[in-house]
Amino acid sequence: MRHARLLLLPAAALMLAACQPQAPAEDPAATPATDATTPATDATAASPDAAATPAAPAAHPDAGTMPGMGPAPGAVSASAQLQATEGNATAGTLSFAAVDGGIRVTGQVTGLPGGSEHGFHVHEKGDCSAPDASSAGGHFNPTSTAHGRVGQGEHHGGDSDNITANDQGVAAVDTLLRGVTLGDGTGTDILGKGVIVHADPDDYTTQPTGNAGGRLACGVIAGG
Ligand SMILES: [Cu+2]
Repeated sequence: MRHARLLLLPAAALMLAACQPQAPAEDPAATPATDATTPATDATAASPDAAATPAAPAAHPDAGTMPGMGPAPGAVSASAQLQATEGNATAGTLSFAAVDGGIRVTGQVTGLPGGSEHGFHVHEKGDCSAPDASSAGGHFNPTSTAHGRVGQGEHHGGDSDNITANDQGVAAVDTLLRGVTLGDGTGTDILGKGVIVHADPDDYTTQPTGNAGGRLACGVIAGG
């Protein structure tokens, strides 16, 4: 990448210099001075572009529209205790940690039907007070994107792959949230947000919910 940038700058300067229409009309004595100034200015102007273009994909494919996205600067660990909504028996404990490319969520969810698959998201409000956890609001979506699947184009910051229960109804969670941060106080910070385990699998397509059905359990992402 560094090599590409070094090559790009002289190439861009040469192209721009070659396109200067006024250069031949100027006094030959003044031309060297103009040429010396023009490439320097162009090189300076081109520098931010050259630096920004490779930087965005390098941070993350999904971070192209989010300059500066990457491992959270003020990274902390956090956890959430999932509690069953009314009429359900799903519970669990989750841990959150900033890793390269996003926030890793690990833990265990219990009380699920054996072998079942469930939508699993960070929701916009850390409020599990409603019996059906509707108080947690919709998916956390700080960049106002479409719902989708992590790593496959556009998706909400709170989107995650489904979790799958074993025959005993226990799901081992190890998933990655992308486009969010943890504990940095920015608009993408998931600290204080809700986490929901849904009754049905997320189809990664239906807007804006993934058609994941009701809410089996809810928790709040808290520091520590
Ligand atoms: Cu959800």
